[in-house]
Amino acid sequence: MAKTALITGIRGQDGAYLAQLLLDKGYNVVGADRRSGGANYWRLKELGIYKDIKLEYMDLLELTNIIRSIEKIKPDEIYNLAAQSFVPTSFEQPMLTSEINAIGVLRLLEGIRQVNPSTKFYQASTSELFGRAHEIPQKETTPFHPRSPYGAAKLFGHWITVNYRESYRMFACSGILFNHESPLRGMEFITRKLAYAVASIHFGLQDKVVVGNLEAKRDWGFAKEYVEGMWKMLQLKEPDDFVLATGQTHSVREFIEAAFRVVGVHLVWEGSAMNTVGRCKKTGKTRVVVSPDFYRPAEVDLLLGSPLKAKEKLGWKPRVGFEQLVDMMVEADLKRLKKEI
Ligand code: NAP
Ligand code: F7E
Repeated sequence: MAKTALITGIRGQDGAYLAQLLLDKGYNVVGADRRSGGANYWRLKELGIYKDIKLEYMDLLELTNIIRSIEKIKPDEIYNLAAQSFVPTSFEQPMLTSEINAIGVLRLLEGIRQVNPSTKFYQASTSELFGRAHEIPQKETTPFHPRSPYGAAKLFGHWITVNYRESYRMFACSGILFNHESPLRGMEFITRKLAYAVASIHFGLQDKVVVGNLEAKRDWGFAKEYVEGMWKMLQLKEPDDFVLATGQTHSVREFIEAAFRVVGVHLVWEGSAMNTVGRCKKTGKTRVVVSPDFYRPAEVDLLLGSPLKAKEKLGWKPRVGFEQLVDMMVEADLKRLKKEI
């Protein structure tokens, strides 16, 4: 009999790719969808799977609806991908972020414990747990030191998942995923912001892009590959926690340079820190401006993950490299904009 998976955060980047993967594997996929006026299913539509998914209203802020949903859907596996996932917003709305990213996880675990404790559970943990990183590369045993309300709330989500596994023998796994991107990434994140800006500049729709800290380094992978790792965790004999990462790190500056190269623009930099600008080498036009508006109260300077355990125990490894990822994202936005203009 086909398995049933319940995915929270179905309208997000990872929710869409995971739904596609599970449908391909023959699962019945139910998406937990929070009620919102302007609900937008563009990712599911772009992947051509919108009609194949059942949607169920379920908000992580409300325990009773979680219990009712689990009773009704009877999922074999629950993937908790829902979150307030944008780090800067977590500084503005730290309590709401914690209600969703911390207590929301507990509500789900309690719902599972009350309705059917044999339901398998995946928690979307994050490299933001490492924050001011205590070692390089970061692995499952690296101490945590979150640098934002987002990271601190996710830290609770991570440990409460471990705690329910140890206390109630629940099959609960936590995936500590480093940044993963794609053409389906939200516009507020730096990679998609840049891909879209480069495409817009290319078509003459905007002059320049305004960004924050150029020196922050991230381990950027391709989201579609990362959801395979989530699924693999829930197929193990024993539940465990895993880092998913590429093992490579690049600065925001390097991402910007690579994104402009896709449209044949080579940048030269002038100034330093918040006074930096990036100009087109050929035309001298200013294409990148740094503004303090995009700096954070506390920054995560360097993330670089070790996917060794995932490679050995899950047989998971990333295939898409940095340049290929940047290329894929810029090309996708060039294609989208070309259709619109
Ligand atoms: P995303 O695109 O921001 O999607 C998050 C989804 O959560 C959105 O669809 C959002 O719904 C939903 N959501 C927010 N609050 C909710 C609530 N109270 N109840 C129910 N749903 C709610 O995030 P993503 O990039 O796919 O990431 C998936 C998960 O992995 C998140 O938990 C994120 O924190 C974590 N993570 C992401 C990365 C990464 O690099 N992408 C790395 C590590 C961990 P709306 O559509 O209504 O806003
Ligand atoms: O920032 C710097 C910024 O917002 C990356 C989420 O999926 O991954 C994501 O969190 C870096 C930071 O992602 C701009 O200061 C410079 O150092 O793309 P981001 P993030 O904060 O790393 C983790 C793993 C998650 O779990 C999160 O859910 O880029 N940066 N200039 C900028 N960032 C943004 N957004 N915009 C700028 O203009």
